Amino acid sequence: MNSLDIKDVKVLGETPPLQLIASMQETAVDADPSEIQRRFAEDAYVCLPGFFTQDDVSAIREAVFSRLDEAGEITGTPADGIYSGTSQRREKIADLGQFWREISESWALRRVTHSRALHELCDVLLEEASIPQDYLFLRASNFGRKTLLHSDSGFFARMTDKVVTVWISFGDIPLHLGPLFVMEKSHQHPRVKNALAGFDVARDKDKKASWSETPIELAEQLPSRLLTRHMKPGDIVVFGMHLLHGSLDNVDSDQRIRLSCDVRYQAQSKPQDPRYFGPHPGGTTGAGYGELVGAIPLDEEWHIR
Ligand SMILES: O=C(O)CCC(=O)C(=O)O
Repeated sequence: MNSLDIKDVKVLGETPPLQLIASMQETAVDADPSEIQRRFAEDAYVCLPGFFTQDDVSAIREAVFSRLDEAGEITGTPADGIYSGTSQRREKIADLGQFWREISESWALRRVTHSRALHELCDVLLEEASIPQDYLFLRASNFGRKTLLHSDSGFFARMTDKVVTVWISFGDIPLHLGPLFVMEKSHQHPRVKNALAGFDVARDKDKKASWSETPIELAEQLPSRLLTRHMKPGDIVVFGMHLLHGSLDNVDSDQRIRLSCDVRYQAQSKPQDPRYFGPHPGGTTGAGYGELVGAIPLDEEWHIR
C-alpha cells in the first residue's frame, strides 16, 4: 500500500520512483507495551501519532516563533511560522549560541521533550529505566532545507548504543514541508552496519556522518525504501541508533517553517556521554547550542556533518 501523494515529495530536488517510497507504519499511543517493543525490535522505529496534544504544540510554536520574530525572520502571526524571507539575527542578537540555548531550554519545549509520558515510553522501548539527554536538537527548517541521510550512532553511541532518538513534530508537516523519513530496515543491511561500525563523527574528522549517495540512490542500491508520512502536531517517531534517516526537502511555496525537535533517551544504567548531559552541555563538537543548524540565521546555508 502506498498512500503517499508522491507529487509533493522532493528528495534533494528529485521525486523518488514510486517503488522507493512508502508510508511509515503507525502504532497507536495506547498499544500494548509488548506490541510497541515487538515493532521496535523488528523495524528499529515506531511512529505514534498524536502522542502530544495540540495545546502542547501551540505553546512551543508561540515560544519559538516569537523569538525568531525578534530576529526579523517571521512575517504575520508568529505562531503561524511563516518565514519573512530575510533575517536580522546577526545584527540583533549578540550571541547566536546563547539565543538558541534560551529557545532550546524554554519551559514550553522542555515540558514536552522531558515529559513523564515520553520518559515512560522510552522505558518501554529500552526495556529498562531511561534517562533523557539534556542537550536537544530543535530544528526550524525553512524553504530549501533538508537533512541529509545519516544514522545517529556516530553522534550518540560513543558510550552505549542503548540510546533512542525521539523526533517530535511541532506543527502540521505535510510531505512538501519536508518531514522525517527513515530508510526501511537499513539497520540490518551489512553495508550499513560496516559503514557505521566504530564511526564517531567528532573523532573521525576526515569522514562525514552524511552519506555521499543520495537517499534515492542508496534506496535503489540496498535495496530499501524511504518511509515517511504527513506528520501532524504532536506526532512522534522513535528510532534506534543504526537506522538511516533524513528529511524530505521543504519545498513549501508559502514559506512555512517546519518546526521539530529531536532528543535522545538512553538506558539509565549505561555510562552517560558528558557532551550531552549537565547544565552546560557542549554538544557533539563542544561548541554548545551554537553548533546546531538551528543557531544559523534562516537566510544562511546549513553546515553538513
Ligand atoms: O528533523 C530532521 O530533519 C532530521 C532529524 C534527525 O536527523 C534526527 O532526529 O536524528
